[in-house]
Parts: sequence; structure tokens; C-alpha cells
Amino acid sequence: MQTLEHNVGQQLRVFGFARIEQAAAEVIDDLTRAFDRVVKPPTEDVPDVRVTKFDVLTEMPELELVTESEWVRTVCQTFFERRFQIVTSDANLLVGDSYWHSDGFYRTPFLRFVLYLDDTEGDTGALRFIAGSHRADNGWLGDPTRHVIRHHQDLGLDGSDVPGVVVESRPGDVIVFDTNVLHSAWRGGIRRQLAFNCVGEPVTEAERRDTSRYFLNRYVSGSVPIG
Ligand SMILES: O=C(O)CCC(=O)C(=O)O
Repeated sequence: MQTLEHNVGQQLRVFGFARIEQAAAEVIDDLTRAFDRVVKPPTEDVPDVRVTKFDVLTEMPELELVTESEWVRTVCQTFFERRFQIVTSDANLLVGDSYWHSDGFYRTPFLRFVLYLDDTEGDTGALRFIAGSHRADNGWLGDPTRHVIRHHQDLGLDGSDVPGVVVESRPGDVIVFDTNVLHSAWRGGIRRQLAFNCVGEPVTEAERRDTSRYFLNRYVSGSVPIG
């Protein structure tokens, strides 16, 4: 029988995403309390405003229960095949649609681990992915990706009608994806999300450049789009 890490590693390499069911079940109550301490809930006056707290590990040490866990270490080591580091961490209050996007396109792979503290289902903001769209060798770069992003103009399709794999989540589940992969979420209500991004320790000059660019992009453009 294959190990969980092997399966997750293969799913990430080939398809670009994986769900690890209930990997954070034991710490989810601590994380939820910490999230509610750090991110204030929306008020009745402004019920649908998105909020992002960057670098949340500094304010929310509880997230280390996940980032320092044995299973994160094993998944990252299996995937990167070397030491790894955490590049960014964030807490997000999300609401409404997140349009089709990838978090930039990099030759250096980055993994994003996300934990939803609320149930997400198909029509209530579950993440969905276009399998394999993270791979430069897979023909997705250029027009195919542009067509997905411009689904209305180019395809005459609503974003939620672009066929993707919907990955539902309940508190305790962890979804991990290659940040190149095309992803979106539709028609969601308010959902609390904790996330952190990892990269294999950069060795080449190109990897070092990609890592700095990735870090900057998350802050400057906020690759979690404001809906
Ligand atoms: O849950 C969502 O609305 C989208 C989240 C997302 O795009 C991300 O975490 O990168």
C-alpha cells in the first residue's frame, strides 16, 4: 500500500492539488479560536468585505501546530526532495467569488496549504482546480490559460461552468496545491481561511529570484483576489 505522502506527492506533481482529509483535526479548535482573535468578523454595515492578514504566523503562533507538524514536513520533503522553507502565511476572511487565477506562474514550484475553518461545498465557495494546469509541459501556458481566465469573453461561459475539480472541505481538512495551478471558488458565503506557502530551499540563482518575486507578489498584488 502506498503512503499518504507518496499519494499526496504524486497528486501534486501530476494534477497540481490534493486534499488531506482531517490532517489538522486535532488542532482545529485552537486554530479557530486564534483566527477569531486575530481577524475581526465583518460588521452588519460592511458584511461582504474581504480581509487579509499577512505574515500571520507572527500574530498567531498556534498556526505552528500545523507548519511544524510531522506530516507537513513529510509532504514537503517528499515533494521538494530537499529542505524547505515557509515563505508567507496569511489569514483570510473570504466572501463571494474568487475568479479563475493562478498565483503567478513560476518555474520554481511553490506549495500553498489552506485550511478552511468553515464547511465549503460546491456552491458555497469550495475551491476548484483545473487539473494539470500548473505544468509548463502540459500545454496550458498561453491561450488555454487565457481562455479560462477570460471565460466570459472567450468561451461564453460563467466561471462556475468552466469544468474543474471541486474540492469540498470541512474543518480539519487541509488542501494543498501548486500555486501555478488554475483555481477559483464561486458563490461562497463568508469563509475563514488560514494558509501558508512553502518552497524548496532555493539553490540556483533562478530559484532565488523566483522566491523573492513570489514573496513580493503576494504582498503587492495580493494573489487572493479581492472579489
Ligand atoms: O477560497 C477562495 O475563495 C480562494 C482562495 C485562493 O484563491 C487561495 O487561497 O489562493
